[in-house]
This record gives sequence, structure tokens and C-alpha cells, in this order.
Amino acid sequence: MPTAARVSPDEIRKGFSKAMSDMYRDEVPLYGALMALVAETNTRVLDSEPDLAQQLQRTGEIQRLDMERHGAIRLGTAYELATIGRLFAVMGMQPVGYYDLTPAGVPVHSTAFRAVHEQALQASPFRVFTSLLRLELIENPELRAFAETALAKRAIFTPGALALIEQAEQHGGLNAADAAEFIRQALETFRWHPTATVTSAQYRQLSDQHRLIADVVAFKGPHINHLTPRTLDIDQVQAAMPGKGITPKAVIEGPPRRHCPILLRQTSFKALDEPIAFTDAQGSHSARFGEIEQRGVALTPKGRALYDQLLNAARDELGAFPNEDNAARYTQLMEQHFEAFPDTYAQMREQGLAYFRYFPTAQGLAARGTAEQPRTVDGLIAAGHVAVEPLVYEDFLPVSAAGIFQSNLGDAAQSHYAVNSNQAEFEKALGRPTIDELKLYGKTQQRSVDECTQALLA
Ligand code: OOG
Ligand code: NI
Repeated sequence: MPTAARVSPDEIRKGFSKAMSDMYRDEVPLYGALMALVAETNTRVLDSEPDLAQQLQRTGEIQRLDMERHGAIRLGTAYELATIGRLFAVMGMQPVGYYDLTPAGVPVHSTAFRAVHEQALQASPFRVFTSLLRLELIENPELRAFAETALAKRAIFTPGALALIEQAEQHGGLNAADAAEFIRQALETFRWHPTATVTSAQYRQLSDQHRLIADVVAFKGPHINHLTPRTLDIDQVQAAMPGKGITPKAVIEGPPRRHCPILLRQTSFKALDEPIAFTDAQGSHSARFGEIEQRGVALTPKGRALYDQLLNAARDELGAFPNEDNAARYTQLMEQHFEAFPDTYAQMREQGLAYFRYFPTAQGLAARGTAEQPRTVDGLIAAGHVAVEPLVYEDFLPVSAAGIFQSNLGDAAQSHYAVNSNQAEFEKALGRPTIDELKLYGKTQQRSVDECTQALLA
């Protein structure tokens, strides 16, 4: 029997990202307010900064801006992680990067599921920061055994989702009707449940061990805990949040404000306190929050080392976790230390600090095949025959992620774990290696160079 045409994984991801956003807006009205604020700010920035508008036009980011968002979930078992990997694969999302949050006192390690090719990212840049709880960090053996049993009992995927994942794997994709059903079924895994699977005393015990442990173990599924739109000016949004009844965290995570943004800047507002029906009593739990982010250029290993060095120096000098009381000093220290990071794209490129994409210009195309066409990339750039644009950072930052976790779990959640990072253990649970994000940036950059050579010199 001929099978109906398959829907591309990119289309499924795009549909899923929209469905998730609609679900979350219904569940958390402040998310809707934040989206409106971000859209308003982005329009204003594009109107007032024609150079930025042109840059985003050239890279294609302007078309993906409105649909750009990331979410986060926290899982409890290897089975859950491996299966979510298969679920995300149906929508063309691969595990990129390994993040260990334990040095920052959060008992998880994580990856980000996302599209990997620039064309797929252009179709839908949706990503999900996915953490696996490290149960081995629960010191009390009885509590650990209880957590393991509770997690073993739950089924976070619907039978329909599991069947469609298998179907997609066996047939190399889904047809339109199955893809629509897959989106509906997959969404159920991320839904909020106002009922817990444990008693209120058990919840308290888990929560006393770590708030995050309760958030994973006491519930039926890994509710999406935030969904983050991308803004073009995070300082403007941060300043406008209180006027919309939203209280942001004290400091913006990531690099300070710059002319040429690097990596990722993020801010969030506190988790909501929500009513929960425990198996024996009413209570409450806070897990879901709001976040916004501004993305800048991806850094090379050399650029990243400089970023880490300057960030650590500023934090060491502050001598404490950034908080409400030291926020102004933190901002000042960050600005001071980051003076050592070049703030023009030309300097960053010359010094090998960041990744870029290269685009042939009209002038370059007109000079194709003529004697005056320069023969090297640098020559083409100097002649204005190739335009250089920053390659946007698509990933996350462990120190920032820890700051986001902490601010939403409360200061009481700070623990000290003397364990080693364990990427091998994480990948064993996942059932496959994670992808090195730096290799992806390198490949995208190289493809753009090849395309220029092809278009201008071949
Ligand atoms: C994830 C926090 C990390 C980010 O944007 O860095 C994160 C979580 O709270 O589960 O989403
Ligand atoms: Ni986030």
C-alpha cells in the first residue's frame, strides 16, 4: 500500500512548539503578558536599529524571531531520558551539549535538544533544556529507595505517543494525520498536573532533601517549567517588567550589555505558588516560572575561555552569589572585567573569538568571473564582496542555568555536592552520545564559506 507523504521533522517541531506555547499561555497567563512585552520591544528595537534589522534580515533570524523559544523539563530516570530523546528525534531535535549543574548545588545534569543544521534552525529554533535528576545524590537510603519506586511507577508518555514514536522510527517519518496526532499525544507529557502522586509528608521529605527532587519525584510527569521567548534587548524588557506586574530576578545572567552581544543573556521571574492535591491533603508547590533571553554571537573555544575567565574573575571579586543587595556592584564588576573582551565583530573575527557566517553581496556577485574579483575570503571581505554576520549562539550556559534554577528554587536550595561530573553516565542513560556544539558552529561557518566560494569564485 502506498504511504501518504511524510511531514518533515522541521514541520512537526514547528507545530509542536506552537502547541506548547498555546498550552503554556493558557496555563500561565503571565507568560502571555511576557510574550506581548517581548514582541513590543522587538518591534521598537527593529525600528530604531536599522543595522541590526539588516543583519537579522541577512541571517534569516528576523523570520524566526517570533517563533523562537526554549522550554525546560526535569526527568527522573534513564528510561524517561532515553524515551524523550526518541520523542524529540521525531521532530528533528538532537541532544546537543552536556551541562553539569552539580558544582552549582543543583543535583542534575542536562543536555539541550534542538535542531542542528542552520536550515532546520531557520524552520524552527525550538529547544528544550532537559535535565536528569541524579538520584545517587540523595544521601538518605530510604528516601532514595522511595524516590526510585515512585519514579518506576509513573508513565510519563501516553500509549499513543509511544506507538507513534515507534511508527516514525520504523517508517522514517509520519504522514500529516499521524504528525498532528503525535503533537497532541506528545504534548501530554509536558502538561501540568495539579495532583501529586505522594502524601504531603512524603512531599515535604523530598523537598527537604532538595526542592528540585520533590519537583521531579512527587508528580505524574515532567511539566514544562518555563517557556522563554527571545528578545532583541533584554535590558529594556527587564526594566519594563515591573510595570506589567512581573518581578524579575535581581540580575541578568550571562555577559554584560555590549554593542556586539555574545552568547546568551537571561532573566526570569519567580515561580508561581500553585495549589496541589497530595494524596492525603491540599498543599502547594512552585515550579513554573517565566524567562526571557537575548542571544548573541557563538564563541569559539578561545572566546569561550575568555568569557569564562572574565565571568569567574567578576564573581570572585563580588565574593558572593549575585543577589538583590549586590546587584548594582555585580553589574559594575561585570562591565569592568568585560572591557577585556573586544566589542566589535571585526576584532572578534580577527582574534578568532567568535563564529561567523559569510554571505555573498550583490557587488560580489556582479564581479563574479571578472579580473577584479579577489581570490581569498579576506580579500572578498575587504572589497565588500562578502558580508560577515555573527553566527547566533543556539545553546545554554551552565553558570546562567544554575542561577536560573537557584532563583526559582529559593536560596534554601543551595547544596554542596562533592561529586564528579559524569557525562559518560548521562550518555549511558540517554542511549547515545551528546553532540559537541562547537563542532556544529564550525560546520555552519565552513558551509557559509564554501557557499561564498561557490557563488563568487567557481
Ligand atoms: C532549567 C534551567 C536552565 C536556562 O535557560 O538556562 C534553563 C530548569 O529550571 O529546569 O532553562
Ligand atoms: Ni531557560
